[in-house]
Amino acid sequence: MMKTWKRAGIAAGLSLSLVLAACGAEEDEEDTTEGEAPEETEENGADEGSNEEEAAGNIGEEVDYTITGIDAGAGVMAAAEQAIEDYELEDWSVQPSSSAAMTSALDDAIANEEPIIVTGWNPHWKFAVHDLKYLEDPEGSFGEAEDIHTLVRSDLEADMPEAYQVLDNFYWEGEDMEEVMLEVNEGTEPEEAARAWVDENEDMVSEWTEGVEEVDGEQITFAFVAWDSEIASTNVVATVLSDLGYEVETNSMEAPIMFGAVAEDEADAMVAAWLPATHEQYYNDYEGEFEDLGANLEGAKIGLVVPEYVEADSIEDLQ
Ligand code: PBE
Repeated sequence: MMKTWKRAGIAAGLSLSLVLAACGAEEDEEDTTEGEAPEETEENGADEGSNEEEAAGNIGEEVDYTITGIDAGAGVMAAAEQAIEDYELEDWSVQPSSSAAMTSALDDAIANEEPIIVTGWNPHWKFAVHDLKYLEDPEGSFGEAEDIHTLVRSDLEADMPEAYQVLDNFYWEGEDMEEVMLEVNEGTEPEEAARAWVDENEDMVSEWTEGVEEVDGEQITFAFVAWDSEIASTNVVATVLSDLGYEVETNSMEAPIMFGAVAEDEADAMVAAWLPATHEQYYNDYEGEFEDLGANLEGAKIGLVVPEYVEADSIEDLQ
């Protein structure tokens, strides 16, 4: 009981901060637009010697010292706050929004050739669509390369050995995930994009399902967060399991609640644990209350991402 209440509290807190953040974002955007024109003129008139500092100073002013973030529960948000501390960026803040709002802010900024700094990650379709770069992170605030793990509830192997087997076998590459993400970004429904990918990649899928018997309409529930990458992976796994005869439900929620749901048997599985750093806190909070089936994808990454034309190359340039 207690735990459910606590989680409800977190959820309410998060959605409230999202509403507040959404209001703030609009104001900030207006400020930025108003402030921009005179600054560009200044930059044009600047002498060569001070160019580098000028450029960095302008980026801060032009984006109103704001990093465009995603949902407050995402690990990349905590890492961005950590970066503000590590690099002593006292004037800066991270604006929470959502995965979808962040990418649409990025699209808009690029269409207008305006500077923008977002909390980013890959695998992600945005690198295929836009010329982007990570800001270098010499302090390591965003950690090193990450793997994405599959976590299941403790009794899943005993209760649903077939699904357990598939989830244990599930492994693909960043470019596979990006194929699905790109389709979804182009407007295809996630279920349809996943179906198309599964049909086109029979060889890989048959490795996941090799020797696994079909079931008869057993219900299995996935917890996920509506991040573009996890929309792709969750729908692909759901499609494979539904082809085996499962009745699959996918429930989207905030990140800490996703970990809690699997730990407390409210969901059967999740394919969205970014480790060792991004979700370290949530993982540690519930360690021992779930089974970790290991990496389903290797070589993922999080960081601050900007369009190529932004002059800063390193988070240090924001100081
Ligand atoms: N992400 C995508 C998540 C993990 C998957 C990088 C936005 C996060 O930061 O928690």
